[in-house]
Parts: sequence; structure tokens; C-alpha cells
Amino acid sequence: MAATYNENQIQILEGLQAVRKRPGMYIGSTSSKGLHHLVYEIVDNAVDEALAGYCDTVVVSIHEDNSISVLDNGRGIPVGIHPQKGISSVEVVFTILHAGGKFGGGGYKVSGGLHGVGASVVNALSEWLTVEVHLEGKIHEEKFSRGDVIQPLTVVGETDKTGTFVHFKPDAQIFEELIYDYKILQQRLKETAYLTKGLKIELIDLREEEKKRKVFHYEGGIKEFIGHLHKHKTTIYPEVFYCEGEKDGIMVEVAFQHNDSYVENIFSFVNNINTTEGGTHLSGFRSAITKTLNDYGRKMGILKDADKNLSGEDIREGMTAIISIKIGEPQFEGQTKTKLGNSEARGAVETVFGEQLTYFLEQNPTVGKMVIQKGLMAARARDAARKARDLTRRKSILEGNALPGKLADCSEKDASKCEIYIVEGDSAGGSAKGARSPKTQAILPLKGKILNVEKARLDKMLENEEIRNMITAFGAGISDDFDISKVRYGKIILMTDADVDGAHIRTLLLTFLYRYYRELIEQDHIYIAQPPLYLVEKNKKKHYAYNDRELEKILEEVGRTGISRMQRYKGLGEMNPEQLWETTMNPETRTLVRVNLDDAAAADEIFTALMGDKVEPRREFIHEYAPKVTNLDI
Ligand code: 1YM
Repeated sequence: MAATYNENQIQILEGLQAVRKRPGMYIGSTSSKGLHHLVYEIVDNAVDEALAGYCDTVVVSIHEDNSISVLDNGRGIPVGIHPQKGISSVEVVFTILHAGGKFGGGGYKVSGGLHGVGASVVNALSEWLTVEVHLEGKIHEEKFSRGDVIQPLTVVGETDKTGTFVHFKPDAQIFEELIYDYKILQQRLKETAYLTKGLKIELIDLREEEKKRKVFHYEGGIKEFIGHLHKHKTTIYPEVFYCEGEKDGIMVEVAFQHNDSYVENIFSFVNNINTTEGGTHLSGFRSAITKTLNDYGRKMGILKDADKNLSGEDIREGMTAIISIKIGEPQFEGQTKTKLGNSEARGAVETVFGEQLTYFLEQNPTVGKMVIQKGLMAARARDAARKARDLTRRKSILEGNALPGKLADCSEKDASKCEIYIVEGDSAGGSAKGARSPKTQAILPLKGKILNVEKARLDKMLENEEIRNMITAFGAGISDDFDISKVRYGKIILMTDADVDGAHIRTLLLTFLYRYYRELIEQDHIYIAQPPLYLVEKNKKKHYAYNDRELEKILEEVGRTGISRMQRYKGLGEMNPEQLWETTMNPETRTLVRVNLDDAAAADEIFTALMGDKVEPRREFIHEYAPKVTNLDI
């Protein structure tokens, strides 16, 4: 028996009320991250329509009032009365919680944000939301406010198109932040376009005088994505491997190519969600590539009888890969729910990818040869690094000073309460040592510039004293024997000068951390200190400004006359310990910027642009990001 309208109304209200009461449970947070998440939820519905084969264009607009509209040219959300609910399907989609999962018709819902909660959550958290469906010659419109129906589904005009248009304004009562960041949306929509080959996604920003508009459209999908990630790199063969196939209802796509660096960059996605913690699909990929290449190497005689089998790590050195699968009922596990648990995904990837890779290697024997030769070199270097590391370890045991001499360590034994400041230069190191709270704050000064790790293998890196000092001080090992549970500090804080050299050193440090300590970044261990740029003193009161805008503000507030001192700090070394403590190191008053790797692909691009061998991208990057570099938010 169909429930009555009233009963349903009550349930709906309760459902959406719950969303408004605990928004974090549904969209993660009410910060900027949650705000952007709303867009992904609506876009995901349009992407599903594209994956089902009915839609090829999605247009996302940021309006002047920071409202968002999303338009697609799919079939249009059905407008008929839903048999069980007694209301239109449109209204069901926008008012009933968890209307996600399998929708009415054929095909499974494969796309979906982190929480996959859908349009009703966006509606509940919007000051207003309008949906317009173009279907069967008519324009149907419904309006809501904070989840309540304001105008029931009404025909408001005629049309010769089909599709869905959703326009919403995030609720100021819910969100701490209401301003959309074009770059964040661009990054995500670009990624979505790469993962959905053929789909055209347009992003329009109507807020500025000078409107912005970008189109993301990749016929090559993830194969093109690899080309994009390798834009600034030197590849060791020109072909990009690509395959797609289906097994047990799981759609599998894999693409990869090797560059001449020493690090692997593997990105895995399930239903367009970035699975940063990996999972079964990733392990299927790993076992298939190791087995297939070793088999191939033996068969072709590139691996000699005397050679050991190549390890997976050796084969993946310098490899950039994307694994993207679509699966009906994904099970997400792990700390951030971004690890795939479905065991059937392992076999599906192993089979589809393994078979097609074997075929590809037969067709492209030079690629097979290059990869195996690079793997053999990696194996040799790994051996050398192991020996160097053993030597370092033995040395430190023999000499009885396990920690670097330059480190001023803290006395606290509970690692989670400890912090280490990595400081540029001995003079700043001296100030920091004088300023610190010795119980919880350790200082490690670095001499000049550290090695550019993008260009060096582990064995070379271990020859560099500054790098060795950091590894020993962190206490968590590196590479094969990295163990995050052994890290000696809860916070690792990079403190460099607020000038160009400081920014360069910071980038070198971040590259090192990104390449070798990604887990520390992912688990929020890495921070950037924010030293002030100016000191203004008036009537014995000190005011610190961290940028030019703040300086202006302070000068306006205190008045421009009677200022006894105004100083621009050129480096950390110019501050006395007391000032350094007050402004940059005191946990009560300082500002730290946490380094996060929300989007590893984007970060990698930045690092490569800044660090790689090609000069042009560096210039381009600096041009585009220059005003932001002081506040590096990767
Ligand atoms: C701008 C956001 O939501 N597009 C969209 C949504 C749906 C359909 C088409 C659709 C799906 C199906 C059949 C089906 C949805 N429909 C539903 C439900 N764009 C946007 N485009 N016909 C149309 O899945 O069978 C939920 S989403 F449940 F009503 F069918």
C-alpha cells in the first residue's frame, strides 16, 4: 500500500532536518571543503547520466552571489509521480535522503562523491535551490528553501531540448565559508573529465568583471591524463599503455607510462572517487604488472638466468599509472574511507590488465625492453642504497650518536607532543634554538640548499648530509624501511625565510617530503611556519604583519604618526629569539599552515613544474601562481 502524502512529508522533514543538524556527517565538514563538496554531488548525478550514455555536456557556473548552477543535456530527471512516494520523482531526488544507490531505471549509479549522499543533502543545506527539467517539450520547475518545497513542480514553459538544470545557494547558517574557489573546482572538474572520456565539462566564473571560462574535454580519457601528467617530464618511450575491459560486471581501465625519474606515481579511482589509500584494485594492478613483465623478460631473454626476478618496486620506478574501475557496490574501508575492499576487484583488474598488457608487450617489444632495463638498474641502485643505509646505521651505532649533532632535540618522550622545526641557515637556527620551548620543540638547522631529490636516486640522496640529518632526526626510516609509527615528532614544521630563496628551499623540502614521506603529509604531520614580514611599534606596543595587506591595515588602525619603529624582516636571522617565539613559534599565538595532499596529481604537477628539467613550465607556473607562492597551499 502506498504511504500517504502526510506520512511521507513527516519522514522527509525528519530526514532533511537530520542533515541540517549534523551536516558534517553527510558532507564531511562545513568548511570550504564541504562547500565545494555540494558541487560535486550535483555534478556526479550529471556524470552518471553521461556514463549511462545519455549526456555529453555538463556546464558548471559560479554566479556573482556565489551560487552554483549545473546544467546537463541528459534525459532530464523523471517528472512523473513516484508510485510508492506519491510525489514526483524530481521531488523524491531532492527531498528523500539516500535516494542514491540504484535509481529506478537500468544501469547502476557509479559516480559519486566521498559520501555519495546526493542531491537531497545539497538541497537541505541550501538557502534556496531551483531545479529545472527539460523533458517532453516542457520546462518543469520546482523550488525549495532549506529543503522545504516553496513551489511544487510546475510547467513554466516549452522547450525542444532535454536535460536537467540545478541552481543552488549554500546556506550561510550552515557554512563557515561561502566563497567558491575557482581553482579547486577547476582541478576536480578536470579530473572528472579525464576519468569520463568524451564528456565535455565547462566551468564558468561569472563573479569578476573579466569572466572566466574553461572547457575540459578529453576523448582519450585516462590515457590523455597520463600525457598531461607527463607534460613536463622526459618519458623513456613514446607510447602510453591503455586498456579497458569488463569482468564480472566490473569495468576496468588502466593507463601507464614510464619517465626517467625514480619515483612511482600511481593514482587509483573507484567510480571516479580517488582512492588515496589504494585497495584491492591497486593490488590487482601491482601483481599483474610484476608477473607479466617478469614473464615477458624471461621469454625474451632480457632477464638472464643469473638475474633474479624484478621486484614490483623496481618495475614501477619512474612509472605514472592510473587505474580506474567502475563497480556496482563499492565497499570503502580505511581511515579516510578511500580504500577499496571488494575482493572481486583484484581479480577483475588482474585479468583485464594482465591479458592486455601481455598483448601490448608483444606488439611493442621496445617498451618491454626499456621497462625491464630500467627495472634492472633500479634493482642495482636499490642494492647500493641498502648497503649505504646499512653503513649509515652501523656507523651511528659504532659512534654512539644516533642523532645528528646539529639537532637541538626536545626532552618530551611522547612523540605526538613533540615538534621539530626545520630551519634554513645556521643563524636562524641559532635564534630558533634560543626561542624554543625545549621540552616539546626541537630545532634542526639546514645548511644552504638541500639536494634536489627529483633528480637523484635514494643511494645518491643518502650521500647528502642535510638529507641524512633529516632522516635520522625524523626517526622513521626511509623507503623500504619507512615506519610511520616510529616518527619522533607529531609536527614537522618547515621554517624558511619569507623571500624567494626561502620559498625555493621550502619547495625543495616539500619535494623531498612528497617523494619519500607522502604518508607523513597524508597524516597531517607536515606544517609551514608563518614568520611575519613587518614589525610596527608604536607606544611600546608591537604589531606584526604577515603580508602587505596586513601592514596597510595595521597602519590604518594605529595611525601613521608616532610610529617608533617599522622594520621589514629580510630573514628569520634578523629576529631576536623573543620576537621569533612571539610571532612564529609560540603554539598559543602562531599560525601554521598545514600541508595537505588533497590532490596528489596537482601537487605532482606543481613539483615537476618547479623542479623538472624543462625551464618553460617553471616560468609559466611561477607566473600563474606567483602571488600565491608565499602561502603555498598544495
Ligand atoms: C544537474 C544535475 O541530476 N541529471 C540527471 C539525473 C537523473 C537522470 C538524468 C535520470 C536517471 C534515470 C532515468 C535513471 C536522475 N534521475 C533519478 C531518478 N543533473 C542531473 N539526469 N532518467 C533520468 O537512473 O533511471 C535520479 S538522478 F531517480 F529520478 F530516476
